[in-house]
Amino acid sequence: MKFDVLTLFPEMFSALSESIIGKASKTDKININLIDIRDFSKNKHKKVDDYPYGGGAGMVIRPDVVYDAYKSIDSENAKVIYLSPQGKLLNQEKVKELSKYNHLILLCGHYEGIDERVIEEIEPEEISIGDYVLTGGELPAMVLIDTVSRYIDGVLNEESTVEESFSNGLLEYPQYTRPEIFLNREVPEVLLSGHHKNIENWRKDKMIEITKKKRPELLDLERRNLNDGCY
Ligand code: 4GX
Repeated sequence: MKFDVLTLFPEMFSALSESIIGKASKTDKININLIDIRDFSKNKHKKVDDYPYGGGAGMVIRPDVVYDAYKSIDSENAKVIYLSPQGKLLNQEKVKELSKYNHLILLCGHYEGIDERVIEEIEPEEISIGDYVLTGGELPAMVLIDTVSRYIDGVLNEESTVEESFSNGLLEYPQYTRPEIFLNREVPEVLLSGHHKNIENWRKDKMIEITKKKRPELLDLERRNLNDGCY
């Protein structure tokens, strides 16, 4: 999977050099290419933003610099995404869908956003990572890269492939490791039993119990999906 990221703050993406995503980059399972929008400014001070027509607070990113930055990418067969609070909410189903592309182009806005005319020209799909306001699209782009990369072959080790929370619409069962007793709390006995069928059943029960307790609305969603939207 190739990710081209159009951003004014490429240094923020150094977070993706760590851990599993860092390893996936080093081993070429994924390729994250950062394009600094500022490099396409024709202004002698490398200015990329200006005051909004009609007045109001903040600055707007100029359409011409974004367009030139976008045109520098070979976008054939690529899916273009604009991270914006106005987009459809990202969920695991959308993540899976995006992981089927070979090439994603991620456009990160900042300040009050990007001039509407270049958005109309590029026609990206708008995606939001949640109903709250961030200072820019960089963290959302990183969330998207992280979540999508988990579905790319070889990124996760085979034990922890993507058969977990949300894949079945349920939350995960609790995990335990050594020590066997911590602050007087014991590891559930069944997990020490070596009885694989009992362990599997215990974990399934826990998934339903925990989902009921912490996110009951997920059970309703699951019921709707199973019944094709009919009750
Ligand atoms: N999920 N933000 C983008 C700049 C902006 C403003 C208007 C487009 C239109 C966000 C989110 C988010 C803050 C990133 C505003 N871009 N993006 N930025 N939540 O809050 O994706």
